[in-house]
Amino acid sequence: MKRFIIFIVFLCFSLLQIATICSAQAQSKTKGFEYNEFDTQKDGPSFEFTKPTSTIDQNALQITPDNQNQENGYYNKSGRIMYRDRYTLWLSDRDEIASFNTNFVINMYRETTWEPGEGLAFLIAPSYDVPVASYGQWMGITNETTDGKPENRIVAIEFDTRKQDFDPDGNHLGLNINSVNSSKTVSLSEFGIDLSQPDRKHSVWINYNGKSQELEVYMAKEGDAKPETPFLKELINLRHFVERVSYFGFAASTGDPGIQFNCVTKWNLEMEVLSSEKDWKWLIIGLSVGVSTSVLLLVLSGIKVRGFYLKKKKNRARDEEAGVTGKLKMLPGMPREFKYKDLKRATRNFHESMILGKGGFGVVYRGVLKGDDREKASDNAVTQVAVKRFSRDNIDGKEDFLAELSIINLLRHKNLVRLEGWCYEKGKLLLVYDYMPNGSVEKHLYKSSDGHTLSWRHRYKILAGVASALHYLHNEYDKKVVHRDLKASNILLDSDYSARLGDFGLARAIENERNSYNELELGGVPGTLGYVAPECFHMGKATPETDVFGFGAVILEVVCGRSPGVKIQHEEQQFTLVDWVWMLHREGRILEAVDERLDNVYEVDEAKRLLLLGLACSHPVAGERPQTQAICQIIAENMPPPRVPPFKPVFMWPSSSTAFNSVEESGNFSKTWSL
Ligand SMILES: *[C@@H]1O[C@H](CO)[C@@H](O)[C@H](O)[C@H]1NC(C)=O
Ligand SMILES: *[C@@H]1O[C@H](CO)[C@@H](O)[C@H](O)[C@H]1NC(C)=O
Ligand SMILES: *[C@@H]1O[C@H](CO)[C@@H](O)[C@H](O)[C@H]1NC(C)=O
Ligand SMILES: *[C@@H]1O[C@H](CO)[C@@H](O)[C@H](O)[C@H]1NC(C)=O
Ligand SMILES: CC(=O)N[C@H]1CO[C@H](CO)[C@@H](O)[C@@H]1O
Repeated sequence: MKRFIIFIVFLCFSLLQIATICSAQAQSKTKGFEYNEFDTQKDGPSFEFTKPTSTIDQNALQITPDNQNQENGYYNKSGRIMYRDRYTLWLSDRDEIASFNTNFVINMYRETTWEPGEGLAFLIAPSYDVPVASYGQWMGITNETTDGKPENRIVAIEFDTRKQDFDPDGNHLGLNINSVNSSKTVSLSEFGIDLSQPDRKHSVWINYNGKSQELEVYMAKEGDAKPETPFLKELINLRHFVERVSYFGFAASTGDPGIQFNCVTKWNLEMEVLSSEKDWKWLIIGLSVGVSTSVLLLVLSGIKVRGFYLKKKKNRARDEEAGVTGKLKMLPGMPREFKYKDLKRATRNFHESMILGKGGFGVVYRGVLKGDDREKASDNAVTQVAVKRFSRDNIDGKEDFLAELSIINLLRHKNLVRLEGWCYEKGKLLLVYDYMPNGSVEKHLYKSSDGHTLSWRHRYKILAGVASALHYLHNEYDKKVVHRDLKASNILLDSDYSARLGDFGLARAIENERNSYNELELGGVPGTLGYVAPECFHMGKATPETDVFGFGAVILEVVCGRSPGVKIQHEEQQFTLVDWVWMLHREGRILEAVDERLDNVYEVDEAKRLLLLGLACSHPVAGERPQTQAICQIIAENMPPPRVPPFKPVFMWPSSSTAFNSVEESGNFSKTWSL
């Protein structure tokens, strides 16, 4: 009987939880931002700018220059400032379009002596690149060649201060679809608004209802309330005109003689997030979370009633933790949560002897989970896992953690190490991966305990696997993912010598470009340097091309059995691995680069193919490196090996006045940091 009551209580808790989770799901479906002013340092990274025309200055987005000194003044300029993250307007398998509301303040300031021109527009566009020669009447939206073409995939609301042949006047707003010739215009003078009155700011509200497909535009002088009725109202099915995933932002232009500032001083956007998960999935998540929480509640209420009387401080920390944990639980298909206590025990209190490796942002430990630590494992089973503990437990770390989690959570590939679960407790962030008992390629190349070295067959298979994983990361996932830290110690082996790419600690979707190589400098991961592309030191940014460079280093390392970070002494000269192989290639004896420990047991054609590919990937110019598609085909022998010039091309960086040939040859990496 007692059991039955417990069961009923349990059931009620579960249902309550399901209801809460489902309703939370139904409500919390918007995302967006709010800027009451703009700061170059703080907010700059969230936007894409047309350089050098568009900037943040005077706490505003300056879409065209606000400064006479800016490269020959105010005339004939066009630019765009777009929010860096794109938004999804509809899902491929659904009819529904996302609704959005946006509110911004524009300031089209001009001196009284200036003739006004040309205009500013709110833009939904597939790209942040401004078309060539889009100044003057084209408003940074189109140009003479592209205007009116459906391929533009642009919908805009223009605020036009200069009359063209097709305009009603020089003071109107308009709905622009792929063209500056508006499909609908509204003259603003009748509403008492004069856009180009010197020094007057205006608030704009744009509301789009994805269900009714109604687009409404409201305007008022800044400080005045939003009017009751819209200035412009139009039915528009955005699916017909813009990309499913689009950028939001602003475009503007000046002409000759018409000039003005085109700036935005405030901007907020609220966007509906369409749920990609079928409803039953939420039910399952709700159910599982509900069940586990109620179990927890039962245990708590039974055992630790006193535990609730905690100090306020602790409660706040817990609330914050609950916030993050809540977010994690919202992630679709999120793997299981581990208890800190269990992971601590599994790693023998994060003992040094359990360390598997150190990567960006943290240390990876081996963990041994015993029977009841894993719900599903049978009683006596022992499971090994790799536990990554983040080195930074502060706010930064939390963001890194969430970024890493949301990305790797979506990655599924046979050559990637699988994520098992996560833990966020007591301010500690932990990720749990599959344990790869056979260790890394680095270990197998250099530290094999039984004196055996990797056979040629295995080396080829490993490289093919890594290429395939890289191709997946770069192409098959809808947000491009760069690995950022490709190196032999990050390539793990499973029991049949298949490569598994691990440690996405530094993986970042390209779009949120928070990846800085300064972290390398600070965190000090010197072994990684041989794998880092020269342009990284200038851009401080990882791209698919820098990953390919890293892969080139891995190819050469695996074929030659030499670390890219170690110099090679050859006839009184010191070479980096790449330069050494390149020299042998030039002298027609590239096969001498193959690892001697193979005792000549390898395929000559395959070795040549890989070495040439390795050199091609190491090209100092990022744009000249092969892409992963070609790399996979070359490895699969569906494509001939790349042609490699006899001399390594010289690395040049356009923005750098310091002359040096390549990072490799400069010999002192710390010098290049300051460039
Ligand atoms: C602006 O462009 C127009 C035509 O494209 C040209 O005639 C004019 O000289 C340009 N003005 C300036 C200041 O560059
Ligand atoms: C219009 O823009 C496109 C893309 O930027 C460019 O290729 C084209 O040459 C431009 N047309 C003119 C007339 O400048
Ligand atoms: C502008 O578009 C209208 C139809 O929307 C068309 O009749 C007119 O010719 C166009 N004008 C120019 C200059 O392209
Ligand atoms: C490299 O450069 C740094 C900073 O300029 C300097 O402190 C260091 O001694 C240099 N190392 C070598 C090997 O030249
Ligand atoms: C590639 C490799 O080293 N494979 C080994 C992995 O570990 C298992 C068990 O220890 C061995 O049987 C494999 O040969």
